[in-house]
Amino acid sequence: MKNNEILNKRYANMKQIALVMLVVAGMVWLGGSAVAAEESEGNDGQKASAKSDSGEELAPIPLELPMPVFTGTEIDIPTGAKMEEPREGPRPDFMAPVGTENVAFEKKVTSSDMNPVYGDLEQITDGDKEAYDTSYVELKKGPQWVQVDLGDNYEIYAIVMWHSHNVPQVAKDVIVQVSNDPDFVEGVKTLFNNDQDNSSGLGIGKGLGYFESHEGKLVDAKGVKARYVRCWSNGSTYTALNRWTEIEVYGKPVK
Ligand SMILES: [Ca+2]
Repeated sequence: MKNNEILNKRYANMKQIALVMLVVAGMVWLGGSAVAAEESEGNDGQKASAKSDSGEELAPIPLELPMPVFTGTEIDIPTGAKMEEPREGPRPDFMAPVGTENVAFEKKVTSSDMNPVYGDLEQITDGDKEAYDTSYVELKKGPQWVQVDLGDNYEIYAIVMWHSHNVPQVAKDVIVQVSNDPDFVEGVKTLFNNDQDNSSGLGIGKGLGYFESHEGKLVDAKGVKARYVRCWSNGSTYTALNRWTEIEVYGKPVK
């Protein structure tokens, strides 16, 4: 009898596993169909024929988002910080010249903290943007930067960053700079800065604070030309350490 009970239990477990696999397979199938539908819509719709002011043909950047793991933003915001208005619905497609792609994938990453407290710097450009505990790198406290060497000069249209989106939080002093100087001494352009009280010492930024989410933060780079992208942070409302999950740089080679 005992053996039968064990067998019955095993059979029940196998049925549960099979059910989960079916549901997952269904989700993948449904997801695939939705993407196919969107693409065919894009081919016939207005998006495919969008043009920039200079007449260049535009298309949505091929940005794929990780899975969300929470909804809502029920946390205290940093004292006195000016925050973005919450947006309803997903972020609209970001349009850029046709052929724009993520040119940061698997590119070399350096940092002000070359010995992370947790994880490896190469995880910042490995394509894993998920909210798992194994998906982020953790750098020491205080203002710290991570830098991606694109390996060549690119026209950059958007930079998308995920610090950490496993729990609701606001990253502090988010600053995004580009340069052709790997030491960021000369020719530095600041594309985004929400250090509203200059606590990181790079100047007061007019950028707004924002809640980390699976959508990441998209910075419009307006076609700036550069080889190096440097992103600063100074802890978050969740931890004094600096967490990084992924940086994507959407660009095209300079003609
Ligand atoms: Ca990653």
